[in-house]
Amino acid sequence: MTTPSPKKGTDFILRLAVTACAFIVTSSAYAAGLRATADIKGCTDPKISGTAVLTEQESKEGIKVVTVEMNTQGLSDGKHAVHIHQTGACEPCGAAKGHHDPGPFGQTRPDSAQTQTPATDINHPFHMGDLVNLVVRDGKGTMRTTTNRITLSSGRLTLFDTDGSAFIIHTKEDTYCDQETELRKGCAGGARDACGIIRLAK
Ligand SMILES: [Cu+2]
Repeated sequence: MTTPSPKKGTDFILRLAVTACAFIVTSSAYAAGLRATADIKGCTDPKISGTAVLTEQESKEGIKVVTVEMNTQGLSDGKHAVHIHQTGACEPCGAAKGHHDPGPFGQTRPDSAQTQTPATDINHPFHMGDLVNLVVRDGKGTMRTTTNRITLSSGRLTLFDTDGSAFIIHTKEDTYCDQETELRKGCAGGARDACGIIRLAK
């Protein structure tokens, strides 16, 4: 039977400390990811308000993913479409323009202009800024989703291009209209209830 020498014991403690430090460094590297926020305000109804927090993290493979968390008050109960629109402007809400979609297709229109089926001029729900519905119960809305279609850091999918980006919350739910027969006007949520300019957190 052998008992560990004092030196071996010290080595072990040292190794434990190094491992713990490595863990803390890895964790804080993730925690130090870029953040952005948005103040949500009603387009016409001042009782609508809310906040959104966006956090970018990088996987071990270098894929950037952004988690979006949104909380609102004052919207009608039910589901409301939420998208990131292409311009960081909310006055009026139409100033946020179409859906954030810096890809090669150039069709940011949120829904079909015509009743023509199948519609031929839209990418919805496959714009880079197309998110998931916000669910409102008793006036309180919540939404949380993670996407690799956008970045907060610079690059082709960044939200912080020269004119920025904004959230739009719509009056109705996004039916996602991903079948050609569902591509019709209003399938992406219709009118605009609320807007929030996305700003990089310092
Ligand atoms: Cu929209």
